[in-house]
Amino acid sequence: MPRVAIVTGSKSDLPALEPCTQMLDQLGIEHEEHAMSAHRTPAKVQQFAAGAEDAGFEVVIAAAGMAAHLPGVIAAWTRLPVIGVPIASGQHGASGIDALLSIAQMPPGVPVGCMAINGAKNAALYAAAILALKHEGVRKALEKFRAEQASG
Ligand code: RP5
Repeated sequence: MPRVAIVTGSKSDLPALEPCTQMLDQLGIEHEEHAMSAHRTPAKVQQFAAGAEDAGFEVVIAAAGMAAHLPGVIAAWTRLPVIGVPIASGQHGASGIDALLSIAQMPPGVPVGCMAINGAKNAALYAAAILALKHEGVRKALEKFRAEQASG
């Protein structure tokens, strides 16, 4: 069973990730949620990201708001594909544009996939597309989802 790590910069981001967890559940993809901050708990992020592959994760979805360095920092510590989700964060954020640019504008050398602002559902589908290259069950689940979506 493939496993996806969903890492958020704060527990306050968790509601925005519900479309992601729902979509992964629908596709039968195991996932784990972890909250940690690139700024407030950098050592925890390093430890988690450096051990993510050995822990059995195949894809990391990293979501954060404001100056969202979390996906990039995780990508710096692992070779796993990292999918970033910019979050439009509460009263302090700039409608998610801040996080979008922080995630999309990675300097060359350490890439991060970047979804739309609050693009949690697509993060799950993108993770599924990566896993489908290797896992037959995920490929079938994704094909079923796409066929149902196309039939309206
Ligand atoms: C970011 O700061 C988090 O990802 C969150 O979107 C934002 C605000 O965090 P809290 O102050 O709600 O913990 O690091």
